[in-house]
Order: sequence, then structure tokens, then C-alpha cells
Amino acid sequence: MKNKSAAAAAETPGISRRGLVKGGVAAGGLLLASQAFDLPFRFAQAAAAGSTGTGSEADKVVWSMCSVNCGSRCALRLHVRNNEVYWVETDNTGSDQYGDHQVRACLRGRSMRRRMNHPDRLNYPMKRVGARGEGKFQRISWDEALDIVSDNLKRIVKEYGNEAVDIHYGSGATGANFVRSSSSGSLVSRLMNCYGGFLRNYGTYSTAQISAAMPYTYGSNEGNSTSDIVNTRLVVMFGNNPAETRMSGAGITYHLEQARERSNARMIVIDPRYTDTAAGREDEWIPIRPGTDAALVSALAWVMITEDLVDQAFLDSYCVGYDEKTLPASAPANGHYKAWILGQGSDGIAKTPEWAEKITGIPRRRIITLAREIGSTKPAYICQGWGPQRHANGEQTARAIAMLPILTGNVGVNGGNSGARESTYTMTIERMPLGDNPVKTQIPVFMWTDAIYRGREMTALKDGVKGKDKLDVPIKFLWNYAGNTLVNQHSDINRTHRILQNDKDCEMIVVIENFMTSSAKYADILLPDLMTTEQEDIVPNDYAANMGYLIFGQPATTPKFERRSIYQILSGIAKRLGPDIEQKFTEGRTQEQWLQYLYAKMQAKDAQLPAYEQLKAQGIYKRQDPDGHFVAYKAFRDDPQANPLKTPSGKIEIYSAALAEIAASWQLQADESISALPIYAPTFEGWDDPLRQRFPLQLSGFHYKARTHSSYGNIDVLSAACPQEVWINPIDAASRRIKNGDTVRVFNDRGEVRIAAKVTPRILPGVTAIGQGAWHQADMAGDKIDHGGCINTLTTQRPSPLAKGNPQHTNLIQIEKV
Ligand SMILES: Nc1nc2c(c(=O)[nH]1)N[C@H]1C(S)=C(S)[C@@H](COP(=O)(O)OP(=O)(O)OC[C@H]3O[C@@H](n4cnc5c(=O)[nH]c(N)nc54)[C@H](O)[C@@H]3O)O[C@H]1N2
Ligand SMILES: Nc1nc2c(c(=O)[nH]1)N[C@H]1C(S)=C(S)[C@@H](COP(=O)(O)OP(=O)(O)OC[C@H]3O[C@@H](n4cnc5c(=O)[nH]c(N)nc54)[C@H](O)[C@@H]3O)O[C@H]1N2
Ligand code: SF4
Ligand SMILES: [Mo]
Repeated sequence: MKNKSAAAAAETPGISRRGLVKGGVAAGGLLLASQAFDLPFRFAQAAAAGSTGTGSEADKVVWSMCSVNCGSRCALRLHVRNNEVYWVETDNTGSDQYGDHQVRACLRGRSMRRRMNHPDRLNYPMKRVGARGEGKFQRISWDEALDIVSDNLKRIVKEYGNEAVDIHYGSGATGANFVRSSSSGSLVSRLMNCYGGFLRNYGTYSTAQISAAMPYTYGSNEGNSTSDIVNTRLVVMFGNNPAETRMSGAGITYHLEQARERSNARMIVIDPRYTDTAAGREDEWIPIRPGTDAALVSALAWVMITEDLVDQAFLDSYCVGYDEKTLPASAPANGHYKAWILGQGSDGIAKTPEWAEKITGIPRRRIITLAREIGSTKPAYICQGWGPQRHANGEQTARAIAMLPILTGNVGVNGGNSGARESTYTMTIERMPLGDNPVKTQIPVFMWTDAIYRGREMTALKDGVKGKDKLDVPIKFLWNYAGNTLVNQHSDINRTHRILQNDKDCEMIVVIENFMTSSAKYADILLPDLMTTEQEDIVPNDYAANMGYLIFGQPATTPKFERRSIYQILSGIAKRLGPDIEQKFTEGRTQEQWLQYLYAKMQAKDAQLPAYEQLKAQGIYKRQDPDGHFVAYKAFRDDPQANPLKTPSGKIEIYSAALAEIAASWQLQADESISALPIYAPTFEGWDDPLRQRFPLQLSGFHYKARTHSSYGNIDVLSAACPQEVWINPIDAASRRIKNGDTVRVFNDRGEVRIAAKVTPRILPGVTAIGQGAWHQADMAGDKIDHGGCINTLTTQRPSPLAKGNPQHTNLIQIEKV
């Protein structure tokens, strides 16, 4: 049992729940729409079977799950007839009272049959016949496909070493004990560890900046459980939108509503967009320019300091570097936070509300009242989503937001929070053992394209290489399993295209997929996988506050066409790599035997778990966190001497000497900043970049209810319910003569997207937004204009300074009517 820290989306809050959602328009409406999708089909089937829907004898109901990477995970009850899923239901167990609530799937999970039965699914192994990326393939046998993969793997490992093999980031099938895509934790990693290892990577596309930054402040990156909002008086959300990003019936959006229902806490949403999480449920929406939250926090701190609203006792005994008293000896004079805020630091600028108004776009009066409210309402649950950190200055923003709970002493208490995103309770899980990776070299996950074309130039101080001063070999072999970050989800698609096109650089790309995605088009060998719903596996919850659960899924149908499971595919490759490798990889177990083996280990650690056969029969097992609610850094708060933090000083480091050292030694460009203090820094392509003369609008992405990244992006009913649009304020639209629904060109020096305009006051003037994950649709041999609305046509590959992470929400663009 553990609480997962805040590092690592619609169904149905059903009828009873929807009643509790105050004014829930956007999400609620969609949920209904999604339920409606499957009903006509069900009734048609029932009529054909001459029954009322209870099913004929040939029917069976199979427990399974949706395990895409949306940060939730949901139970599905798949109705099967003639080896075909024809109707999808979800969890129907328990009392459905909060605390024993149903883990109901959202509109995406409920579309599962449309995904499983999709006419475009990959059915056979294929090899590339045209140029790389052209999308021309020829069907081949499994034997030929596995021979080509293993022969090339042997050759490349022999010629360049294991460091030339990359297991690329992929999050399409997350979380299961067995079937799990992850660049470090998948069956592919296990196979490669049996065969000498592979190039490691660190960070994720999700949390690169905050995961790198928060440990400098707290030693880790934890937040209170969302359920703990039951104990709070005020919720402050920085760029956090659980109504779209945690949509499960057991997800954070449900906990937020239920807990607020009970505590009656006020909720303030700080976001450039009026989100679905707000949507009438918020008490206040404060629109902010993307990338400027740290400036807002600085001014809030100025008001709190000058009006004596800070918790001085907490700052004195738990923190380092707030003022003179606790400033480390290595720091410069007046290098503390208070001096910086009051204008006595090295820049001499007082961080007043007037100062912040110019940067953030938030009126000074509003900043003052917000500071007074946060400074005087205790406890307050101050949190951030991962939107603010997915920016070019995201590391500083993440740490800056944490200053609010620190200044007000809200850390380590019930109803408070650290300023991070929520943590969650998870039951004991036991995943496939991965073995050891003898290769110690690591690259930042976002820098893989650079590691292909200029690997040997990449260094520790400039490019974030770890484990070595520089990379010795470029990436030559790339595994891409259940991932679309090869193209669609990675930045600057036109640049990626140029790099991948060259098959002399990266010599072999193996893609294991369900669909012909934009990434799959760049495969040399393309292998058709089964879906999670077509295999036996156990998944634990992902983010689910204080009610953990396990779902035991069975294959709904037998494998169709020539699709194979990942275990079968990789076992076939292991066999070709040598009998010893095969033995090491499989240990002689079938998938079912592995599951039994892993579950026995779970039971050994957790005696309360139901018996294997019982879990299989009941499909889902739920349990409340025995500790009530997870409270981040509670032990430290209760007894800081006995339970120091994992920071060098053991305390909360407002001033980080470690960061000061990095700032002094790393090679950074003029517009990049790493700072010992959690302060605002302007950045490339920020609101004040001179580039705005040519590209005057900021463009931020967001995670959209229509899809989970690109997964479910090819389901027509979902796209119809949630159209792909660029959000633009009426003021910016009027000056461009753009009307709602018009097709516009969104462009910068990196590329162009053609997309419909959503003209709406739900976004700040000067700022635009596109839901990330739409399928890239461009003629890459021609004009390269994307007609699919894929934001990564426009995003930059330039990494953020500290994490070397993906700043995919930091972009400047122009929009014109077509
Ligand atoms: N439906 C759905 N759910 C998902 C996913 C999905 O693709 N679809 N993806 C899942 C995954 S893997 C992840 S990592 C999470 C991502 O979760 P997040 O990273 O939290 O999601 P985002 O939508 O990128 O950002 C959250 C909010 O931050 C706002 N924002 C952007 N920039 C700024 C800023 O500078 N300041 C402030 N204050 N706000 C800003 C955005 O407008 C958005 O409303 O979501 C998960 N859930
Ligand atoms: N501009 C911009 N880009 C972003 C983001 C952003 O906010 N803005 N967010 C980033 C984040 S946080 C993340 S986590 C990444 C996510 O990016 P990805 O990890 O690529 O996630 P998905 O797009 O869901 O793609 C996963 C792929 O897995 C496939 N898949 C699903 N299930 C299975 C299966 O069982 N077997 C196999 N073989 N394949 C399967 C799907 O078809 C899909 O093509 O995107 C990142 N990209
Ligand atoms: S997409 Fe996420 S919230 Fe929706 S059904 Fe799947 S796991 Fe649940
Ligand atoms: Mo993510």
C-alpha cells in the first residue's frame, strides 16, 4: 500500500451524482451524449435477439478495463456476442455512496467497442517499402517480421553497443501489472535488460519540469489527497482541470465535487481558459497569461509580507532562505526570498501588484484581495495541475506556486496542501519484474530526436546527459510500443519528420500499435498488437484520491486476424536472440501463470486482498485508504527533527544552494534561467518575447475530453461531440474578422494548422488554445499543412532549462482567416 506522489479523462458521474454537480454544463452534457451513443445499438441488438436486453444465451458479460493514460482507470463490463463486443457498460457494484462509489467509465471508455471493432485496426505484421514516413507498407509473415527485428537488434548492439537502443516513451497502455507501456517499465524494457540493456531516459512528457523542480524545495513532489478538501475552507487551483483530465467516476473530478460539497470550500480557478472544472462550479475565475504564474505569486507574497499575513513561525522553523535568519552561508547577501520580493535583491525591483499586473494581465486590486483571502483563510488547499509547468519556464513556476502554502503555513496539515498536484492511495501492486539495466547513461526523455542526429555532441552540462559527461553513440534502434510521441505527441513535427526520414541515422524503428497512427507511418517494422480488453490482466487505480481499487480484466474476444499480444511478440524475439534470452525473458511462464505468480506476491504483502479466483469473478475490488486522507509532508510537520525532508538541509528549501550551483555551472542561453529562489523569469516565446511582433498570440495546449492524447482520436462520435477548435477571444477574432466556426490558419515559423475557430470569452485576449492530441493530417511530401488540428505542428523542440523538458504550452503564433 502506498500513496503515489503527484508526479507521474467522461462518463458518468450518473444521475445521482450529476445532481450534486453545481451547474455542471460542459462535462455533464457530454456524459449524457456518450451514454446515448451506445443505446440505439443496444436496443437494436435486443430487438434482433427478440429479448428486452437481458441478452440471449450466447451473450456473456466480461469484466475489463480502459487503461489508457488519462490519469484515471475505469472498469468496463463488455457485452459479447459471437466473439464481438456489441455493448459497453461500466462498474455497477457496491452501494455507490461516496467512499464506495462506482468506478464508472467516461465517454471515451464507453466507446471501447468502437475502438476494438474499428475498421482501421492493424491486422498483420508489415514492413516498410517506401521512404521512411511515406506510409507505404507490405504485409509480411510473423516469422519474417520477427527475424528482421532480431537480426537488426543483434547487428546494432554488436556494432554500436546497447546504448544505441532507445525504448521510446509511450503511454498508450498504462498501469497494468503485465501489459504496460513505459519507456522504463514495459515488457520491452524487460526484454532489453535480458539482452544487455538500453539507453535510459529520465523525466516524462507529463511532469518533466515539476518533477525536476519540486524536489529542490521539498525533497519530493507530493500533494494532499483531493479527498482531503473535505477539511479545507479554500481551494485555489493553478492550471488544474480535473473535469477534463481526471474524468473517471472514481477520478479526481468526482472527489473534488464530493469533498467540496461537504466542506463548502470556496474555489478559485487560475487559468488562461475558463475550464470545465470551473464551468459554473467555481467561485471565481482569474484568467492569467500563460507562463506568468510566478509573477502573480511574487506579488501575492509582496502583499502578504507587507500586510503581515505570512506564518513567520513556520518559516523560521521549517524553511531555509525565507529571510536573513535562515539564509545558507553560501548565498549572496540579501539573497533571500523576502529581500527579492521587497525589492532589496539583486534586481532592485519590488514585486508589487502593479509590477505583476503588467506581466500577468491580472488587475492589481484583484491581486491584493486574493493575497488577503489566501493569507487569512486556513486551511487552504493550494494546488497546481501540470499545465503551468509544461512551459519553457515551468520549473520556476512549479516551485513558485509552492511558495503560497509555504508562506501561509499550509504544508503538512489536513485541508492544506504543498502546492503540488494531488497524490493518491494505491493498493499493493506487483508488476512484471524488469531485471537490471547495465547501461547507466541517461538522456532527458524529450531530447531523443537530438540523440538521433547529434547524439555524440550531447553533454551533461548543455543537454542534461546523466551518468556520463557526454553521449558516446547516437540512437540507432528505436522501440516504439503503444506510443505516439514519435510524431503526433512530440514537439515540432516538421523537424521530427526531417530527422526520422533519414534511415541512415536511426537505422531501425519498430512500432507496436493498434492503428496506423502518424508515428506508425515512420515504422520500418509495424506489428499489430492486441488491446488490453483482449487479454487477461490486473490494473490498480491511477489517480483516485482515497479510494483505491483493482480491476481484473478478461479477454472479451479471441485474437482476430494475426494480432498478437505484446508478451507473445516479445517472446518470439527473445527466442531469436538465443535460448538463454528466451528463458530469462519468459521464465517458462504463460501470461496467465505470470499473473498468478504476481498476484501471489501481492497477497503475501497484503493479506486483505481477495483470492485470485474471487477477484476474477467479481472484476473489481475497492478499498478506502486506512489512513483517511494522504497529507503530504505530515510527518515532517509533526516532527521535523525525527522526519527531515529529503532536501540537503532536511527542511523546505526556499533558497536552494543546489540550484545556485547548477545555475553557476550549466551552459545556458541568455533567455534561459535557473534560479536558487522560486521567482518569475521571462522566457523564450513568452508573453514579452520580441518575437510577438511577428507572432502576436500566445498558444497554449490543454488535455481535452475528446481524447486521451491521441488515443480515441479516431472515434467519430467523440470528435463529433467535442470538435477540434482553436480557442480565440472575441477581441482577437474581431480584429482578424474571424467568426465562430470559420476555418483559420494558425501558424509560426515551424508550421501551419488549418482548424475551426472557437470564438469565446472563455479565453484571455492575446491567448489562444488548442486541445492537444488530434491526429496530424498533412501531406508531408507537399505543403505540410496540418488539417487535423495537431498542435505539435506548432510547438518547439527547444527544451526547458533545468529539466530539459517539453515546453509544449509555450508557443507564439499568428492566426488568419483562410
Ligand atoms: N481527457 C484527457 N485527460 C487526460 C489526458 C488527456 O489527454 N485527455 N492526459 C492525461 C495526462 S498523461 C496528463 S500528463 C494530464 C495532464 O494534466 P495537465 O497537465 O494538468 O493538463 P493541461 O490541460 O495540460 O493543463 C491544465 C490546465 O492548465 C492550464 N494552463 C496552461 N498553461 C498555464 C499557465 O501558464 N498557467 C496557468 N495557471 N494555467 C495554465 C490549461 O489551460 C489547462 O486548463 O492529464 C491526463 N488526463
Ligand atoms: N503539444 C502537446 N503535446 C503533448 C502534450 C501536451 O500537453 N501538449 N502532452 C504530453 C503528455 S503529458 C503525454 S503523457 C504524451 C502522451 O503521448 P502518448 O504516450 O503517445 O499517448 P497517446 O497519444 O495516447 O498514444 C499512445 C498510442 O498507444 C496506442 N495504444 C493504445 N493502447 C494500446 C495497446 O494496448 N497496445 C499498443 N501497442 N498500442 C496501444 C494508441 O493507439 C496510441 O497511438 O503526449 C505529450 N504530448
Ligand atoms: S479514458 Fe480515462 S476516465 Fe475515461 S474510461 Fe478510460 S480510464 Fe476512465
Ligand atoms: Mo502525460
